[in-house]
Amino acid sequence: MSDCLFCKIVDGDIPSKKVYEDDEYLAFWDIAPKAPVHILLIPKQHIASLYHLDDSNVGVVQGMMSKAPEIARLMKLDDGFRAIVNTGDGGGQEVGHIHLHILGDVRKATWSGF
Ligand code: IU
Repeated sequence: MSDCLFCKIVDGDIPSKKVYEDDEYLAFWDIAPKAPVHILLIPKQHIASLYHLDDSNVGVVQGMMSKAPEIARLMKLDDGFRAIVNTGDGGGQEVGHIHLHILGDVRKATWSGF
């Protein structure tokens, strides 16, 4: 997926502020944080959106969800966090590579939509 921004981040062609990486997942700071902590957690495998789940890739997304508390602990979000998956144009998705927004301290969020 050479035209995918997040695939380019996975490949290291575009820099990111990484907070976590393993063979299957990457977590990095959102370039325009909407809250004091705003991390994007992505699978390295290109999946366009939650709408594109099927039997072949559902495990990847389940794995992404199960990583969320690990990222939250890493970011010291022990009092809680908000997890969002925007899906498609109608869901406000801007980057066509599935990602989980992990937001902390949301009462200080800069966008009420989050
Ligand atoms: P969305 O759910 O697709 O709307 O979220 C995309 C996010 O990706 C959004 O919060 C952007 O600030 C963020 N982002 C980024 O971190 N780095 C980039 O180069 C671009 C967008 I373009």
